[in-house]
Amino acid sequence: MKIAIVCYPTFGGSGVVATELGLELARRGHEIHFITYSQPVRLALLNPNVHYHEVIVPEYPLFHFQPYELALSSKLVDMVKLHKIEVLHVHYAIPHAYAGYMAKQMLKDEGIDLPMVTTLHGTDITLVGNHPFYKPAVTFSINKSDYVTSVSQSLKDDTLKLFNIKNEIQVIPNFIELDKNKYDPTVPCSRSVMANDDERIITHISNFRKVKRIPDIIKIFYKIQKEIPAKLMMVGDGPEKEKAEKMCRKFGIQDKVIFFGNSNEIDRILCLTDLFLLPSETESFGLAALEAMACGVPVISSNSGGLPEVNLDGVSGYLSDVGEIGEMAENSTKSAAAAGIPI
Ligand code: GMT
Repeated sequence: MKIAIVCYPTFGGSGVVATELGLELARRGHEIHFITYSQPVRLALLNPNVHYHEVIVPEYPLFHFQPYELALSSKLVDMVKLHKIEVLHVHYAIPHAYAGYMAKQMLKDEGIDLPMVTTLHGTDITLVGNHPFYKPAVTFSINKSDYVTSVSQSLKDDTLKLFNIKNEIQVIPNFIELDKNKYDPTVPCSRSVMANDDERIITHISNFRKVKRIPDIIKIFYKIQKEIPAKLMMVGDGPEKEKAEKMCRKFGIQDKVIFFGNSNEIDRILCLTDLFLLPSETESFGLAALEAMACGVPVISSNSGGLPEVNLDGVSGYLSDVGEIGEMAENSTKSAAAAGIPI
């Protein structure tokens, strides 16, 4: 089958899921066309079934805001006709479902019926999409999609609560391809590069937005390192990063916290990790937590949104109410003990 995938090409979870899904479909023999404004960060193009088409928005002095949706829908129309694409899968409702619907309508005018699947990922519903300025367009484009999926039951419930949805929503949880051994076993998982033998390595990976409660991570780690020797690896980049760096200096723990910026070597980072922290305000799923678990790393998380569907309390890690820094720090110490590491 010939499938077009529209997603954000950045380090965010929706782009990662879209890319992994496209790559797996390509491995199964489907022809996959990624259509977005730059090459998705996890996309390796060395596969004859994988194609990438860049959406270019020409600059014009009159435009205060570049009309990306317009350029995307035009590009979709062109690519669908050129490559005889049979299905369109858009990830993240804003503005992809809207642009996809416009492309569908333009193609319909030319006698082409293009079914569209919209996958809801989280902030497109809970934070951004729910804003009154976007809500009518988001509601409309979800209702006009041929199929709608959400990455957790919690996100489905939120969608039905916040929007007037007439369409069926199917829950298809995010996934990790366990068989695909991305980590090269010939490269040693050398913890000694990051920490002393007696130190636990605690990791957080995200796009450092407010919703991730980055200050909580620093406060939790501050408590952990008072109890046990530990290092904190902060992976990713975003608006809260500078504040976090300042907090580390203020708490006098700057030598124990390493800020990596964005990385494509998540599997190698997780291979060194003893514990993963995800105290988010809300999380429709928490793909980074699943990636940690896939590497055998316990997760200390909040219990908001879809996190309880992913992180099972007392099984894969521990959950606490949002902001319960003390309990999360205690559970972190407990987890390290349960993992059999002497403390
Ligand atoms: O919040 C992010 O980290 C990015 C965002 C995205 O859309 O790229 O993530 C959302 O989608 C991910 C993939 O489905 C989920 O794992 C995240 O939980 C979700 N983020 C939130 O709900 C805050």
